[in-house]
Amino acid sequence: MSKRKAPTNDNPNKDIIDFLMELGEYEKNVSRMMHKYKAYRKAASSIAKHPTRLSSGKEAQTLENVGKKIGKKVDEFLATGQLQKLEKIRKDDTSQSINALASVTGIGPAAAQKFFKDGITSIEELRKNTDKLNKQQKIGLKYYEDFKKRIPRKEMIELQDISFKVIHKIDKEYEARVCGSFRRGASSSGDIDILLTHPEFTSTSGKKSHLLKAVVTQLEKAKFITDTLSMGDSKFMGVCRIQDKKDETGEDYPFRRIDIRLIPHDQYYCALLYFTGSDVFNTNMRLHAIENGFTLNEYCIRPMGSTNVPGEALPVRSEEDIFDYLDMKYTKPEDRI
Ligand code: 8DG
Ligand code: CA
Ligand code: CA
Repeated sequence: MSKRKAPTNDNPNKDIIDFLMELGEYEKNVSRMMHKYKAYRKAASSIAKHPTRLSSGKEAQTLENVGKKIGKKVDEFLATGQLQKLEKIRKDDTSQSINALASVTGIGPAAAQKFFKDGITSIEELRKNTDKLNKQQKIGLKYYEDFKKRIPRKEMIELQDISFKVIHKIDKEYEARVCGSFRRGASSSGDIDILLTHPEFTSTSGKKSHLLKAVVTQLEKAKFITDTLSMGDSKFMGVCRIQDKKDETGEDYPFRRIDIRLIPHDQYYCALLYFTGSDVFNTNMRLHAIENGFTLNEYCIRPMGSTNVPGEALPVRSEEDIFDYLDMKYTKPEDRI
């Protein structure tokens, strides 16, 4: 799982978005209340779209996905510059420990709580107890400092160029695309998400795992991919780095998280839409689809029959087609916040 951050840089409500995201992390990692986590994320995302500084909780509540409770918190924050609830959480050692442990790639909320119960309460403690970590967690810990760093857009472009060159050298028929926050135009990204497709692989062709394997193998040979977190028929999760040069400050480049997904050619645009995100945008679009009698997922869009059974997948030749079916105005990737 990636560790999520609010999509903000110079947003007029950055401080409000930040405190909502911090409360969300607490609900996810410590209280294990996923619905509260999602509610905070949705509210934060909605506020992130608002172009001007909020002046009150009431004003916040006029926005989508912002209810009374969050409105109240916005009021408290605007009046006092802080939140009692958050101050308490920040002082609480248990919350701090669990949040820290859960910030390691490979350690989810459940594992974090388990480590905590076993007396491992910090990253340092983890480093002393590597025998208790699985393979993914060991990699997460090894690159802990690097994975916390955002990837500047300029480096994302370099990562893209290096990997695409290798991919197209294997076979010109591969189509590859960097999705996620990069495709949404973000000035920095948490990781690199590559969607890969090939005309040979369709939803009816059967598995074509060699298409993914060939790419990963060549990227390893090029010393681009350095570690594997997981490797399936259609999904690779791992680590990569720009190897043979130094960054602008003369340092080695950091190690970066990379995901590569092999998508059936006929399902490419639904996957492209899904993996471009944002995840809040996806959730809203899926809900819109349901309201309009469709089901939408990362594979296809299907009309719902009268008996609540989805029909055949509709033909999709572009992302625009999906918006058209749903009677939605096309939203450019940059605006999918
Ligand atoms: P970031 O890496 O810059 O932090 O942001 P991101 O690119 O938007 O997030 P990501 O975690 O790399 O996920 C890529 C896309 O996958 C995301 O934009 C939308 C889609 N996606 C969802 N739900 C989820 C989910 O629960 N986990 C992950 N990993 N991806 C999801 O819609
Ligand atoms: Ca990403
Ligand atoms: Ca990712």
